[in-house]
Amino acid sequence: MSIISILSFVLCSLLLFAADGLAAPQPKAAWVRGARQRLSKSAKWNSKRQYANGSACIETSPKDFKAPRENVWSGLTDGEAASVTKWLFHQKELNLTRSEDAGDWDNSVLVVELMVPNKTDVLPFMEGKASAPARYAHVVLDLRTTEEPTYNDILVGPLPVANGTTTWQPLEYPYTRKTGGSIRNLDADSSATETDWLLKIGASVADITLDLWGGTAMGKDNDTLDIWGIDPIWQYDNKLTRWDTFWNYPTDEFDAETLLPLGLFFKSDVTGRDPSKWKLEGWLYNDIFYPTTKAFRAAYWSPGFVKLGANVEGDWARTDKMGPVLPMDEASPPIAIAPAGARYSVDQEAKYVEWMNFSFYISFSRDTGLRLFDIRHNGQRILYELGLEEALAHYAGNDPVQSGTAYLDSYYGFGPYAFELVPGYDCPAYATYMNTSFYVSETTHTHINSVCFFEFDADYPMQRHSQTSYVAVTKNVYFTVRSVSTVGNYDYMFSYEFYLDGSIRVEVRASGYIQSAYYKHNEDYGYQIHDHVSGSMHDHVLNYKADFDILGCDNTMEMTTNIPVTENYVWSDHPRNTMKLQRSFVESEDDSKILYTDNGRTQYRVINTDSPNKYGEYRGYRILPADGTIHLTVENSSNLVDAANWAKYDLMVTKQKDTEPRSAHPYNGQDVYNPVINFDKFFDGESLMQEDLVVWFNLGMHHVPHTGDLPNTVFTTAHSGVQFMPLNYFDTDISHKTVNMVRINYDAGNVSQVKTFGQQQPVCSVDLSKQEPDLFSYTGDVVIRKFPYGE
Ligand SMILES: *[C@@H]1O[C@H](CO)[C@@H](O)[C@H](O)[C@H]1NC(C)=O
Ligand SMILES: *[C@@H]1O[C@H](CO)[C@@H](O)[C@H](O)[C@H]1NC(C)=O
Ligand SMILES: *[C@@H]1O[C@H](CO)[C@@H](O)[C@H](O)[C@H]1NC(C)=O
Ligand SMILES: *[C@@H]1O[C@H](CO)[C@@H](O)[C@H](O)[C@H]1NC(C)=O
Ligand SMILES: *[C@@H]1O[C@H](CO)[C@@H](O)[C@H](O)[C@H]1NC(C)=O
Ligand SMILES: *[C@@H]1O[C@H](CO)[C@@H](O)[C@H](O)[C@H]1NC(C)=O
Ligand SMILES: *[C@@H]1O[C@H](CO)[C@@H](O)[C@H](O)[C@H]1NC(C)=O
Ligand SMILES: *[C@@H]1O[C@H](CO)[C@@H](O)[C@H](O)[C@H]1NC(C)=O
Ligand SMILES: *[C@@H]1O[C@H](CO)[C@@H](O)[C@H](O)[C@H]1NC(C)=O
Ligand SMILES: [Cu+2]
Repeated sequence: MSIISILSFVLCSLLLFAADGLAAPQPKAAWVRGARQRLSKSAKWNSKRQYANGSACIETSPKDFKAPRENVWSGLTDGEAASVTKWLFHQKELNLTRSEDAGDWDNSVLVVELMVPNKTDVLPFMEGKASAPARYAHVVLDLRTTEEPTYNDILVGPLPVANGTTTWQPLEYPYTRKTGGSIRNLDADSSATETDWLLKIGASVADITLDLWGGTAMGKDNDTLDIWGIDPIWQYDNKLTRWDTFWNYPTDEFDAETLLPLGLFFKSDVTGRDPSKWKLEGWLYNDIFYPTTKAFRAAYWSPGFVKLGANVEGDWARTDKMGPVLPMDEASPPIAIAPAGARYSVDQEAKYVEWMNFSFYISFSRDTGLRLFDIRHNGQRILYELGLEEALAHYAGNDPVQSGTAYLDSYYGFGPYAFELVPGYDCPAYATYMNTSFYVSETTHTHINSVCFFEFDADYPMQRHSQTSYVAVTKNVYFTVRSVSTVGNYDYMFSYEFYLDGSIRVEVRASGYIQSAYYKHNEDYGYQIHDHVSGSMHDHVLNYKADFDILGCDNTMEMTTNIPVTENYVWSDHPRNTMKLQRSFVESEDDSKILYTDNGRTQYRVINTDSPNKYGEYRGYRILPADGTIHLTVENSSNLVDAANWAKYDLMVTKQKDTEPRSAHPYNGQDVYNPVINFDKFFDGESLMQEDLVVWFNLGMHHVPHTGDLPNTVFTTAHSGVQFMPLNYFDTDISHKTVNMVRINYDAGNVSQVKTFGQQQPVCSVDLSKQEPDLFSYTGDVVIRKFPYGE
């Protein structure tokens, strides 16, 4: 057990005797100004430090405290989910089969979760003018007993379940497509697709796969190959078409399959539910198309057939530490500690958090994971809702599988894949953790410690200024809420950060295994990054919803653009080439699909024109793209058609409507020509002047994987973020409220005064053994992964 002691008297003596050794900064003499004299003579120094008293630093979680209101977004209780599920099984007309007994031709329940209440009903509750809105469950049924299987969104309630009052009804109001909450299900036969189709085709070419790669994909225990392909499947010409390809299985536990494509592709017509009627429509190898297996086999066994190499797992695909030890790397790196314990409060039951006069409620859903509601500062709401809507990964390639891939990841869901965070790695060891729960097969699964909260001292100060007589510096301590969802090969890290200046940052980072391509003929679609691997180019576009409420619900989007001008002034003999500001409003939904201006010249700001500040300027929050935001490169995507129209722009503004709560539906990929939610339909010309606005913005990256993405993409370079910054919202920079700042007054190298504003210096000891979490207690989880289908 190692003990580190933070001894205040060391700091103290350092300050008292600073004259002997403290090197003061030496700014340029030209900066000396009159104000320096006045400041240095100020009598209002607070040089008395306050110290915590005790030997051991606080290691407890935040103190018990209660949310001001019930969290109406926090999800169903276990009891509610259980009672709804039980009730559903009593509804004879639904003809449900228990998930564990259900096959491809049975009805089952996929999701039971809270139906997020209408904002219209929540606002009066928050204002204390009404009771909490009635609770309903959102249920997704998988109806597969017919030739035309569907997914069905239904609403069950009101809760609690009671005979007589509880009913179910088709859910339609949140969708642009009015088909009674019913959407065709293209996955109903996923197990048949695997066993009766893909593996049979694999078996039909076993002679070739054995010769090429020494393995088979035919449903045998000793198979070393896997088969999977495009997503979503092609839906044109009144048929369903898929392209699949072969992948090598990794030879050990590392999840490297997506790095091991083998370059042989086949096309199938899988229209209808009867695999015996499906048709193989051809093979593609080395950019040569063979219309039948017979033609492919004949060519393969002919003299002169060109055989390409295989991708095989090796250390290059494994994430363990490799190679010689870096200089001094075995010594402990710096670690962060929180000697005063949590300086924030968490109501675990209500899922409510307060930090430095920010507050918000947490919600968590199957489709999109972590979401924040009612984000306030000083009790004043800034955002009603903030969260992910959808994440797209759109690939391209000369081969049909990369070309045909455009993952819409809410289909898989971010909730079920938000695993336990690793303390000391994903979040600091001292972070506070929260559990998340979701419905699977008539049970509630809990991922413990899958959301974390922590404060962190940034590696740069919030503010500083130095002069020949003083230096003033403010620490940049911020607060983070984080979760990580591993959707198939990729790990998305979602962070919401709160800063003392009143700004809020939304950040997403990506790590994990890339989905690679077979290198041959893909030179225009990626870099060759290993023997036979292309880092398949793709765009990540992540859509977020930000429902701003700036000083009330009536808001306007203002644009302030720096424009170059040639201007005449009364004081100038010649026209002057210069620049000025051009201000305008986004007046209606006709002009509210926004592409960021070149050179970042425009400030986009949500304001309230009814509440100007004392100078007549509108108070508001600016949406500041901070960290490489993008929109989709592909125009009118053949894969997506109308399923992800939100990906076309950077920023989109609509009037808030209870009927438009989400920009995407997890099953939009099931019917790309007529998706459940076609985001374009939100835009119907309505006025956006002093209305309740919703801003839909995209984060993302153009990802062209390179050798540095092997074995895994790194969070350091794969990231995107936006900041919401108060702009004329407060009368000054509010971060100077913090005591965690210092002003050092000095004269020619002699420090006369140090002002620390009542900071508490820790005098406690930190037990480092407690800082090293017990990683053997990690619970993790095993769920069905995105790859391979139907494993
Ligand atoms: C804590 O404070 C009390 C009085 O304020 C003092 O008597 C005691 O010595 C202090 N303990 C330590 C460990 O500093
Ligand atoms: C109920 O579902 C079963 C399969 O689980 C099916 O065989 C049967 O036809 C269905 N009944 C009705 C009335 O649809
Ligand atoms: C509702 O009625 C059914 C059938 O009579 C019964 O099995 C069930 O337990 C009842 N549920 C509740 C919540 O009372
Ligand atoms: C798998 O096992 C079968 C016998 O069950 C054998 O015939 C076949 O060659 C094996 N395949 C491979 C790839 O080793
Ligand atoms: C914190 O917020 C409350 C209102 O909720 C306000 O009265 C108080 O002045 C704020 N504190 C600071 C330090 O700004
Ligand atoms: C998280 O779940 C675990 C396991 O059910 C439970 O022991 C723990 O108390 C939960 N944590 C919180 C903060 O509710
Ligand atoms: C999108 O592409 C399809 C197929 O190429 C074409 O029919 C359609 O007109 C295009 N739509 C737009 C808006 O360009
Ligand atoms: C939410 O609002 C929509 C549109 O007004 C309405 O159709 C729907 O019934 C409301 N939902 C609930 C649960 O009250
Ligand atoms: C700084 O302090 C030293 C030591 O007390 C003293 O000799 C020197 O004169 C001081 N310099 C000034 C500019 O006050
Ligand atoms: Cu990527």
